[in-house]
Amino acid sequence: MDNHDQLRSDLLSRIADADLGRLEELRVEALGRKGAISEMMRGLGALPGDQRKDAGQALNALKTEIASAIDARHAMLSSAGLEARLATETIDITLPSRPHADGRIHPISQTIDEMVAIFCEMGFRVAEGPHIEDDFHNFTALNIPPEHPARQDHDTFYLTETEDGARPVLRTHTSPVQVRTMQTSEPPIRIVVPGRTFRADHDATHSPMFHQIEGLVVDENTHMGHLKGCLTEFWRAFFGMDDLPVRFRPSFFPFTEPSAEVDIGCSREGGGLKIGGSDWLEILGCGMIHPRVLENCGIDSSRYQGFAFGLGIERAAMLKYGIPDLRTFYESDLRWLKHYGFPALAQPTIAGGLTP
Ligand code: 2U9
Repeated sequence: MDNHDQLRSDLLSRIADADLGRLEELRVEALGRKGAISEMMRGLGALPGDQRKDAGQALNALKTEIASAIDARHAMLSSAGLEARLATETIDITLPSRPHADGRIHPISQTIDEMVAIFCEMGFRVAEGPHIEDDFHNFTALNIPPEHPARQDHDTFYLTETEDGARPVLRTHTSPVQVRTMQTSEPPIRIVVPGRTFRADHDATHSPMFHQIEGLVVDENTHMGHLKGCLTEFWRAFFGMDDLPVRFRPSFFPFTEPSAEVDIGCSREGGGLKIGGSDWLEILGCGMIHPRVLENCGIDSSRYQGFAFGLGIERAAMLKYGIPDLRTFYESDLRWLKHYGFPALAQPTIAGGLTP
């Protein structure tokens, strides 16, 4: 056996026995600048010209073979290490939490979960989308063209202009998600879109970031009766009152025609506010999707109609759970969360009556 073969078999057998630490030492020892193979490379200059080329090729092949053997052993040891770790780190997720779960679900998350549970039971699915939007999806597609007064109403947060002159915005409602859904899918469409929205408005009853849930139905033969039935049932399920009065008043939004605002029955006796009663409380906006909005989103308005609605999550949560101050939602006060939050493991379902 010559030097070359001797070195090869020696390295391969040491690689086969090496652990991860030893493997790195071997890599340096064999392939490093001062390693055995580099050393032999340097010796090539002393060989006669006709032998130098063959010996050089053989050394290069050896170098490649040793590098591959080290890589293969490294991969094998890493995956074996991972397997061993996974085997010792398994957890039984069916075990009860011990001694009890301390964390609380934030009332915003709870309210979204409850609303989604009701709408999903009706056949809606949940859609989501980006917080940073372009002008088309946030405004133009929704029949709010440049210079439309509704743009001022939205108190938009504009971001820095991009190179092509576009001005991205923080979405002022979740409606761009409905636009994107219509652009990319075929009716029938039944979606609800919960999520964060942003408006430059900050006082006792407005926060620059707040949550909305909006809904959209597009199908053949969808009419105002479907809208009324869907939203009446929704509020009755949400507040757990089968006889909750719900009324629809004509209104105006650029994206719906006709449009309506929805009031639910309430009582203001004794200075407080109680859900249910003969007084009225405005709670939601809705309407039949404007044909121009359908067309802007690539939907044939001569074949399809639909309805849409939008409501503020914080407001609904305050009413249902008696939370008096909007600002407390975002203060991350653990005492507040302990009081108004929900048990981490309670799943909101309609069968469970939603409230744990
Ligand atoms: C598309 C078409 C129509 C969504 C709608 C409202 C009416 C509405 C407000 C309620 C309280 C927002 O949080 S709030 O300030 N929303 O009154 N939203 S109809 O209409 C759409 C949406 C998307 C493509």
